[in-house]
Amino acid sequence: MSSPTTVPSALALSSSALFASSAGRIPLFSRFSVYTPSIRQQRSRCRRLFAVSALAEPLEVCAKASVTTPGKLGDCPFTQRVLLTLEEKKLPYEMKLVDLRNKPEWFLKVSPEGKVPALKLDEKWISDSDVITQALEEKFPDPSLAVPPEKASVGAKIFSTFIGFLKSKDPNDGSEQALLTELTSFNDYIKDNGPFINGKDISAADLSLGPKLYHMDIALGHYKKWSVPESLPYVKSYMKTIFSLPSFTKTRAQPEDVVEGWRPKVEG
Ligand SMILES: N[C@@H](CCC(=O)N[C@@H](CS)C(=O)NCC(=O)O)C(=O)O
Repeated sequence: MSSPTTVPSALALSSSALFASSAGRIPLFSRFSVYTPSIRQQRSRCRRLFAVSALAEPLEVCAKASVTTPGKLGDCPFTQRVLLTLEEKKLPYEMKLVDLRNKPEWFLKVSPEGKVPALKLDEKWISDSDVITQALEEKFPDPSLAVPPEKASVGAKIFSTFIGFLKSKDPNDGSEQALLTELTSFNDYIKDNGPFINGKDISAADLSLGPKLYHMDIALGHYKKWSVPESLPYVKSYMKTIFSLPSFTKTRAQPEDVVEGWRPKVEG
């Protein structure tokens, strides 16, 4: 049985370091006034510190390994969604990179369907990015990434229409138009409600959609020489904002892995 490749995150800090870094996020003094957190802010910070410091070890997460560069993270948008959630919640984690072309026995034991992402929470392995991100939100509610149910599905058809267009061999089958229709409605939504899906703050909905837009951008750029048209400036600026978040640059796949990952769909 092969042992997993583990990659500790830079966030796998001791709890004292976590106290220091969390406290450091809010300046204690501003130029003119002394900062006094409200009771609600203090309670929320205490709850978060208690939950995070109760983590004896970094959270273990199974992630797709790169097919182009040994020891690097691969190109799974669902894995990136979970890593983004861990990063935005400032939770320490350790990645176990899994070669999905040759799944080791230990991995099939923790993820019987053989899929990443999988995360160990309270001594139990859980799979599926929907289930994992919901469980993280419940256990570590601060900072909140919760999104109202009516906004959770904004942009949800972009990924499937992107795949339809990517696989299409007939330029007149309407698949490009189907994607443009979804992107246009997302453009209008962000124009009226942005800059993020839930308004001014990032939420779980952005962490789900961001990696999918990244795949769309790279795969359609490579295989179709296509990019989001200038007529959709809010989609373009949304992508730029998400792709440049520190949490995103730290957890994104290498473009060459994204290209290789989609090759079977394009050529198949
Ligand atoms: N619905 C799942 C989808 C997970 C999924 O499809 N993961 C892919 C990698 S991106 C996988 O593990 N595929 C198994 C394989 O390639 O054998 C989720 O949201 O986590």
